[in-house]
Amino acid sequence: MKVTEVTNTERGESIIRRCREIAAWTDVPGETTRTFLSPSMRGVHDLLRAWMEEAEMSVEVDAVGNLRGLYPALRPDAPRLVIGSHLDTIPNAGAFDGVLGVVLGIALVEELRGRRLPFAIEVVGFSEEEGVRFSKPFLGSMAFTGTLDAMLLKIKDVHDVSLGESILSFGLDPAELPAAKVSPRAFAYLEMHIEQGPLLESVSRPLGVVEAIVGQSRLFASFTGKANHAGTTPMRLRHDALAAAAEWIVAVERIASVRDGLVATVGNISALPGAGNVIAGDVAATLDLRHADDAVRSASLDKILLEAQQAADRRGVKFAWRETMDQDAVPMDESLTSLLECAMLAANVQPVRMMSGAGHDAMIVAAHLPSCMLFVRSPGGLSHHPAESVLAKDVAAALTTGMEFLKLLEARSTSTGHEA
Ligand code: HGY
Ligand code: MN
Ligand code: MN
Repeated sequence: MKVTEVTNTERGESIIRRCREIAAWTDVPGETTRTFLSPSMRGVHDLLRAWMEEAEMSVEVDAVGNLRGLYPALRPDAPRLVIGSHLDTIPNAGAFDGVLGVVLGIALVEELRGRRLPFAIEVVGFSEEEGVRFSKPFLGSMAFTGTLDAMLLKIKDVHDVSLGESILSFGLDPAELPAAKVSPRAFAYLEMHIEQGPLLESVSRPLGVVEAIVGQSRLFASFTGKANHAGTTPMRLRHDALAAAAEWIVAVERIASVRDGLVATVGNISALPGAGNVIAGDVAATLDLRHADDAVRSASLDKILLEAQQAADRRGVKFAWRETMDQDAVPMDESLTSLLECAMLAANVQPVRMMSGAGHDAMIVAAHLPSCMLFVRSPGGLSHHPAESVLAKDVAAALTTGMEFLKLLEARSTSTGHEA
């Protein structure tokens, strides 16, 4: 095997080791669960800060808990490339969703070995992308783009702690949120992320470039019927909230299954009072609906809501819902995406263009900065699962592609003499 290949794969393995070291920081022993500004996030910040400072980066934590490492350019007022992803996880997560993009950003800076570029590099570890703690995703990237509405500081988690209080108890100051906004000298955003799906494996490719991130609708649904005795209440007299929800969930699956590219998921359901011998009176459920075409997503949502209402009406049950996200599909910047493809070719990787079914911080950042995404193959297409993995050779390919991307940006800034 060529020396560079061994070195590259070893480099890939060292990046994987770092991701697994970060995965050990968890709120729940025995699994990887790290929610917004939880105590385990401090350990992650300390690890990343050490690696960043060793790579000659200055490090700070902003008012929403984003970790921000800055590698200076040749000139103090130089433009700035932002490389980022998220540090929070879903419950019982794998080791690579989000974290890989931050560790790869630091690895790129390490590869420069102190050489300064015509642009600075800011590596950002966003504090909240999954939306687990406050049922509100993208809090980190929203603060980073200056779009975190102060009203959101009042939203509460399941322990009745507000977002503002959680920031204060982490030792940060919500009043400083405006200072979290990205520098006006930022000119581009790169997010490297695991694909979290089966496509790259199905075409035997290590990397892909994202053309667009699909749109998402997320909501809470509630079915309110009448709790009653399971043994004495005849079927015709019931107002069974769980039966209404069950019929609706099957309808959700049916509607999504017949439309290309549409995915719909009821990922969480709770039924009260929750005893086996009591007809459920109150059910709360979540809906996650996604499609690349916003009109299709909107029409499908209308159908799904109508099904819920009809399932409820048939049982004398009340149906209500509360939207928590209505995010349009977000195209990536075409010129950066083409540059990323050239970088892949320079790294001897055949580019694959694809959609992202998963949401990413890039969908928030892209409204403020030209953005691009590089996907790394997910073996088994598995993610949002503890067995989520990556291959060392694919991580090495992403690092090499990232280095080629920096070279192309450097050449572009030198030839045009202005922002990279
Ligand atoms: O849910 C998503 O699409 C992302 O993984 N947070
Ligand atoms: Mn995720
Ligand atoms: Mn992610």
